[in-house]
Amino acid sequence: MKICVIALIFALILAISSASRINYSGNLVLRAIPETPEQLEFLRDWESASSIDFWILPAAVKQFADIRINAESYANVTQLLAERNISHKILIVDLGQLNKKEQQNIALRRALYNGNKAIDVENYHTYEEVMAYLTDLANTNPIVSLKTGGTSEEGRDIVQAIISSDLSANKPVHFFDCNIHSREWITGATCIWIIDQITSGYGSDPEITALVDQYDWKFIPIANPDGYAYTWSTDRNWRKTRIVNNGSACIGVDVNRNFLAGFGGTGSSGDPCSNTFRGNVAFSEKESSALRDLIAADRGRVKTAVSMHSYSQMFLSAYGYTTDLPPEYPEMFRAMEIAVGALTATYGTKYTYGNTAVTIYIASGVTTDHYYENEGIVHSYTIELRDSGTYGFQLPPDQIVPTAIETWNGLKAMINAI
Ligand code: 0X9
Ligand code: ZN
Repeated sequence: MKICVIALIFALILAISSASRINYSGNLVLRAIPETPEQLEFLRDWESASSIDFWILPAAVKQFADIRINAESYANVTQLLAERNISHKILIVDLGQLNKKEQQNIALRRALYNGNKAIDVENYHTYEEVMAYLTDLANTNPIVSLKTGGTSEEGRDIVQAIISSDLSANKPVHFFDCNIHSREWITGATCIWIIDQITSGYGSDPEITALVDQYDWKFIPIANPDGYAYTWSTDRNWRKTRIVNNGSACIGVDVNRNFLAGFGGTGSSGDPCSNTFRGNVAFSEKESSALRDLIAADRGRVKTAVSMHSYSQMFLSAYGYTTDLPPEYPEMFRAMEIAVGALTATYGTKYTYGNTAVTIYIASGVTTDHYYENEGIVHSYTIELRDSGTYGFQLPPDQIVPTAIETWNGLKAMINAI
């Protein structure tokens, strides 16, 4: 009874606070498959020159691209695809329903949570809640400290959680950025779960204790705070930052196109309305500059750098901006093979892996190329977490733990092998 009342109160609070949120009722996600280079080119140009919302960007011939559209444009879009003989199927019938279900699931879990931590690490949380959790952790756990890498465009702190049993020892570092793309909620949730796993296991779990004794662990759970706050307050589907672009009515820069590694090249857009808008110059954005400075502060010590993204279940290495393979590619491939092996062995979740530009698509100005090329970090990877399209970015909270466990297993296996 008590739980019902609490759940009802939470549902009410959510209903009131979600009054200003964009209603995606009737929106669909289509999965289109280009079969020829011309069809692929058409999809790419369309993405780059418009505000059309690709959930999975057009990658290669015979690889699917997922496109979110509203009900009104369904006829036009399918006609456009049909004119070019691009086949498609409907992946998600009603995004509004999925959004609603997500809010209900979150509210229900909140009502049921009776743990003693500032947040339930098995649920999704707002920026403020995540910051409260990190602050509490730093205040109560001697191996945790926080570092602010700068502030976002709207003035939110870009916070790095540092787990170290001896900061003065300058140990090798494992570096993680999460939620660069604000709608990819599972990425921040996975990083928070791993932070929780490490901090609560230190001193009792021998494997964790050894990993902390050997390395420093650094996580930026919400690398794009403004975008993230906006996904909670207004638009669940927001990907970019929230900067006002001069001379355009369109908002935001794709942080993962604003780095100085092949900046401006293929797979990034010069159009502020595009979801892959790169900004005017590399590091024009406070969010990308903060990541640049945070990773540079540990120059020479970073052993692995991982950018967490979703969705599509992929493990990707540099380069992203060119199909050329780096000289260390055999070693990178070996590391990815071990990581994916251990990840898949956990629950059978299938991952593809390999060099970014070949496995997924050419993307320029991305984090991991910067980490590799300018910071000299060989083991620099992008992971595209669950799922493969059933829920897309709205991965239900009951998948946070399995996603985090399998990812953590993959990472530990990789770290032990390099
Ligand atoms: O396009 C992106 O930025 C990433 N995919 S996502 O669907 N999460 O947006 C992939 C980036 C590829 N990574 C590298 N090129 N390193
Ligand atoms: Zn992403």
